[in-house]
Amino acid sequence: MASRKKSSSSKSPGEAQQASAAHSAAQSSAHSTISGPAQDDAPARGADALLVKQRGAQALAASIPENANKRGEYGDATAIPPRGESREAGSPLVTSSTVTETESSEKTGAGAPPSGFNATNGSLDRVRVDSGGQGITTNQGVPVADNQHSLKAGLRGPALLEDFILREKITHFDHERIPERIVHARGSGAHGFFECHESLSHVTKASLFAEKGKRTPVFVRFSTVIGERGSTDTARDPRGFAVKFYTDEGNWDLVGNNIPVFFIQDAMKFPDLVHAAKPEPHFGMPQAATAHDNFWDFVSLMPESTHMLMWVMSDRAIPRSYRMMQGFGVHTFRFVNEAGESTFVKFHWTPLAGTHSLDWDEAVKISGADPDFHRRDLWEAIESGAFPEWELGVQLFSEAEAERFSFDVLDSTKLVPEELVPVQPVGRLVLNRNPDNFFAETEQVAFCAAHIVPGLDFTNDPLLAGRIHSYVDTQISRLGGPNFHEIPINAPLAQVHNNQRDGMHRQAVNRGKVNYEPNSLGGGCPFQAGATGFSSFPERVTEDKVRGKPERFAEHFAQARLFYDSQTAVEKAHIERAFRFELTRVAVPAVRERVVSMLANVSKDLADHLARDLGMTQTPAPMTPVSARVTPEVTRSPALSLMFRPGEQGVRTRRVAILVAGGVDAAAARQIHGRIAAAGGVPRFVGVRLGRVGAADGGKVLEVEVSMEAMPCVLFDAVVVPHGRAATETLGKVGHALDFVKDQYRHCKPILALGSGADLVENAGVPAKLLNGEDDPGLIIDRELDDPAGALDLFMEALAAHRAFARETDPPGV
Ligand code: HDE
Repeated sequence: MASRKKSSSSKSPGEAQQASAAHSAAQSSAHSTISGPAQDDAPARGADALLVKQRGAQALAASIPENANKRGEYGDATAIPPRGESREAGSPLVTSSTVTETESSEKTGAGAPPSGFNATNGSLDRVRVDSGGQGITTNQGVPVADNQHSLKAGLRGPALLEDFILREKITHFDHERIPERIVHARGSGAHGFFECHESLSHVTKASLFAEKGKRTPVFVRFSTVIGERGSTDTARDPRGFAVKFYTDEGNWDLVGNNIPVFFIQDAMKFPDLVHAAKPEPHFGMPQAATAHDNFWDFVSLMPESTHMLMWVMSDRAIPRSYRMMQGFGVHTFRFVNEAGESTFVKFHWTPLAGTHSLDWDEAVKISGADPDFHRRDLWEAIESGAFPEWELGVQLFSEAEAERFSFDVLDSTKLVPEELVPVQPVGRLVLNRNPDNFFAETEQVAFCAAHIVPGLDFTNDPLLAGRIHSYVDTQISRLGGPNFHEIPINAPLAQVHNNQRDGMHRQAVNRGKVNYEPNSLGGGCPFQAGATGFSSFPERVTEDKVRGKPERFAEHFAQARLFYDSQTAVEKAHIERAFRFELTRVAVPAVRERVVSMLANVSKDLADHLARDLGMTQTPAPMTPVSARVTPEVTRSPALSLMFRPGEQGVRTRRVAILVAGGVDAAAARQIHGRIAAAGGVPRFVGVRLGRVGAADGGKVLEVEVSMEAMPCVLFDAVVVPHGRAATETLGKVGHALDFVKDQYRHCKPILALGSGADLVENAGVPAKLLNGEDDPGLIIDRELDDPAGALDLFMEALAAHRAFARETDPPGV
């Protein structure tokens, strides 16, 4: 009121008339036409402000007399979309929703936000919560006096319906869960950054590859595929490797796996594949396992899955750690440069820690001992500062080159051998920060194969096409509506401005009355970016509308053979055992036979061995291939072996158990502990029970850090049995200790025994030599204590080599 009085007194009579017209216009929502230039609008309020707003709107609309870009929407002109027309509004009032926005309060804030600013984007700091020094409140911010009791009529009386505090708390609790992901439900995530090695501007205009050293924040989620959210980490399964790059031109999600190929060629079959792989629907079993009839029935009727099956039955599907697996974009994508030229690209992540896996027997036992094995490993590595790192590599090739390959690069069951197109390193990924909150970040993160940025584009891979649709669609039910992009972990750092509005859980409070484009009343904003925005690569398409697959997709076995033939003998043996295990669990003999007949197209040996071990009277005849044999460009690719990438040859983050009991040579045990820790390993004194154990010769007592019961051997990469006669005797009577050593041996892990410690190893049934009489490189025994320091050196080497597969037999002798 006061302001209206003041302003009307400072106006000429004519202006005052206009102001009052504007006022009544605002009240009646009538559209009065007021002409003339916008006035100096400095802190205008009330009727003055209305006047400024209306004049400004008129001026803006008049400054865009027609849609000059309209012509560009037709014919050849569409090749280069124009930037949308926009005008400065002159005053924030002109584009405001309301002239009262300068009436400030603690809640509304004061005035207009900075021009063109969306506060729902940006760093997570704006939503991180710390309750230090704070009392409990309700969700409405009301302080809660008593968080122990419900409201009752008398101490022994009935609880009262009016207890809004109890009801709010319980109601929120009742709704704490959201639907789990239909696949990849179980996962673990971390923050980090991607750093570009060199500018890739010759092939892509993607801003994250623009210059050497440029860093882009990322959030990465690793996952298993088939198991439910609470299932075990060490199930045999492909692993998801999904990276969200928060680039300065929007979010790019590279939603890949740790295996470079996939089971099927067309998205149409994905629901069938997942139904077949998930627990059988009549009784909901087995959990997180493909070792059942339905899976093998389906895949053996889909011979294109053979290549992927070879990978999934290999040790790739039981990684030692998320930190020790490769990642792949799987599909062929496009890079597009400023000139609009496209290059095909395949993405590879290579871990600096090397590629290492578990032993199957070990993986099964870890499932019981620590179902969170991979989640814990990732968390602990990051928390301890051993930041996991990968190199991003790209395979680049032209469409013309791709045409000449014996396989189709649009077929996701095929890879491009590195011998054909080398992998060029282009950057590194470092995970250096654990999430604050598992649900808010790792669970709510929404990856989407359709999230790409300028400089990238899709190809016509028919599997990719289905994915482009699927991910947004699934988030709408999983995260409860179309605004999941506003959930802080999903919100881009890049500003978001468009005319999408409303929907469940909307966060942004969009200012202004314009929610359409083109417009003149919002000064044309937000306007289309034109040539600098994302535009699809103009691939020529002149085909009939059909359902089907190209002829080159019909060849199913050449790359399965390439993979199998490129494996070391150890890896081949593991693949065979995995098939044997899975097929033994298949109840229907005809399904087993069909699988073996399919594998007979990959390797006669493999099929013969499986037929023998599955009790078949003879090896089934090879399944009739759908296409003639092709002549592959490459028949051996060492890069496909896990052994090809040992990675850093150190003991960093490797877990070592030092078995102790009363009478142990504590000084030596401490020295070993110190040496391993100094090298970045994680040593633990493991005993029968927690507490102190007396040292031999009255030395300083040792504190047991963990018991064998709580942390059995499968949770360690290696074991040390120090000297100490009384200790060895005690441990020799404990089944857990004998199992500890025995399983370490069975799983081919390094063992160091010093002095009397050798007795424990012997009593566990561990042979002193390999079957062929040679020394076991992973078994280091210094019974006479001739050179314990030298023995420790050898042990550290064996630890760095991860496993001594030379001792492996099938079935295991120990
Ligand atoms: Fe996925 N996939 N997928 N997928 N996928 C999902 O999206 C889908 C495929 C992959 O950590 C879902 O948010 C279809 C290949 C990863 O959150 C869903 C097809 C590859 C993740 C979906 C495929 C992947 C998913 C389930 C065949 C490797 C977890 C929940 C056309 C390149 C991402 C969700 C995370 C998740 C659909 C095939 C990788 C349903 C339709 C091939 C790593 O949208």
